[in-house]
Amino acid sequence: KAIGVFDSGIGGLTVVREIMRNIPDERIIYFGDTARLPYGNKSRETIIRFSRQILHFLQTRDVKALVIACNTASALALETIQKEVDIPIIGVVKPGAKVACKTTRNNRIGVIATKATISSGLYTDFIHQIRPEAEVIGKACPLFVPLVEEGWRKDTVTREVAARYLEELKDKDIDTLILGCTHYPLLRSLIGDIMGDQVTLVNPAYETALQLKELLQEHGIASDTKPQGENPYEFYVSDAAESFRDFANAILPIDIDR
Ligand code: DGN
Repeated sequence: KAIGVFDSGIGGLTVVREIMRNIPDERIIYFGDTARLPYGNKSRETIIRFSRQILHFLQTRDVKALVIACNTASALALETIQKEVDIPIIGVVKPGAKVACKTTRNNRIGVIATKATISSGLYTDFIHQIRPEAEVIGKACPLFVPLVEEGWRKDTVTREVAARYLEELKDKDIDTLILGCTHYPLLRSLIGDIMGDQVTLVNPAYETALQLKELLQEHGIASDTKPQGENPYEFYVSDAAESFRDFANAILPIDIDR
């Protein structure tokens, strides 16, 4: 059986990439909701409805666990849909928050994400469960997603936009910054340059892959051999398969040719 992974579109491939690297024995079935993205500005009800539909689709493919790779859907839908199924579900928000709490020394943590994730307050809630004394400073950076999707990861325009968004956080004396949206790890070096060496960047995609590994072991459903035979990775999208494939081939360690 495979791990089901879903996202609002292509960004969740940053989570797939970490699962491939860190748990290579697992099969993956990915669903990217490219017809209905972005999720970042939609209501909770809508995001729960979309997430439920995708979960039902992935269940027809007989998945043994589900990863909600989208920060927005993790923040708004995970709790509700977890109650409706009996497979383990993991999102990206909790693992990111957990590691940020371990990383910070001065208890000042920044979070950058979509508007929906920031206003859900969920990163702050999880951080406060572990470190009630922490100060969490959130900042929505909605232009990052379209810039990454345009392929402008290293462009001067993106650098300027990032400098403008992050200016405010630079004055807040944070020592840890959570990259709380699927696309942001792809801007890691640019964000790191702007924030400087004294700020540690947390990539929830990486932390999620590590916690998924533990979760599979705890439930006794981890695979212990490399998947044999046909392609162990399957990808589905609700629209625009061509551009999805180009993006996937640019960031994944494998090529998708169909
Ligand atoms: N995948 C979304 C997230 O991580 O919040 C970003 C893309 C979007 O739907 N706006």
